[in-house]
Amino acid sequence: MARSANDGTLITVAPTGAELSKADVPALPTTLEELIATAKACQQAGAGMIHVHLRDAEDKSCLDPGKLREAVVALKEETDLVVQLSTGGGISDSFAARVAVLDAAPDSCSLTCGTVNFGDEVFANPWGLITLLHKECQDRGIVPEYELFDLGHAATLHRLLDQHGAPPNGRIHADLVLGVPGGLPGTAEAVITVANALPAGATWSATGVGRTTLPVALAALAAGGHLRVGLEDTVTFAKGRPVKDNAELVARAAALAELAQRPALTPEDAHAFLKVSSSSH
Ligand code: KMH
Ligand code: ZN
Repeated sequence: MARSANDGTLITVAPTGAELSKADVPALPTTLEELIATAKACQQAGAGMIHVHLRDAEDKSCLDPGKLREAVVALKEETDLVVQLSTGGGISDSFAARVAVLDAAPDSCSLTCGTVNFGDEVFANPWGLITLLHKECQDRGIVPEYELFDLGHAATLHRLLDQHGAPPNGRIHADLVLGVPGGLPGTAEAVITVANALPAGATWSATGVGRTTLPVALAALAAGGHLRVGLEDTVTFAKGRPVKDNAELVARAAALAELAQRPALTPEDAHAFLKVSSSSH
């Protein structure tokens, strides 16, 4: 029987990101083959959705439209996961390239609701870019996941929906990205504060960067939220012990969800939860 979001947990895996280098983190999947193998292992471990960043031959963020399309098609052929492409890309990716990500026709895309200091850099997300991505999602039927790094981003999400209407199918799903140097800290208090500031009816996941991954996950489960985990956000499994691979982070999240009596949603349930039409294969 299909499990609803009330009694299950959507687990999203963010396996690669744009910032870490393969040299520093050999377990990062940076080729299409590695991405597919990771996606399969993570589905097996309990993931329902994958948040994808591609890399080029130099290990840099890659927003090449052809390669993104190829990855979406391959992921949908080889797995049942909801496929979400990042429109955040890397810090230096252009706004035009970030919007063009949608040409690859993913099920979902990340859509960050404001600018944030990002370590020594600035992750720029001006209002014009936010509204353009939102309107493109509406036109193309792509389900956005609103990424919130700070409390003001929740206010911007309200403004966005008030001024430009609901996303496709009326599904408002946010992801709280906590613990980035420059954004909100990865604490239970921050999880609850942002969750309480969301628009009525919104669902949400949370991820805690670095050592905040566990407190954020536990707080999110306790508060009825969903989980995002992966090497994009966390490279240390426990003190002094690097993450072996993405699947072990998903397996740990699934075990926590099970313990909370909200087991991992299957990919099929994840599609229904996000109101994404089922995979084409
Ligand atoms: N790489 C970060 C600058 C997203 O995927 O939408 C942005 C990021 C957010 O990872
Ligand atoms: Zn990302």
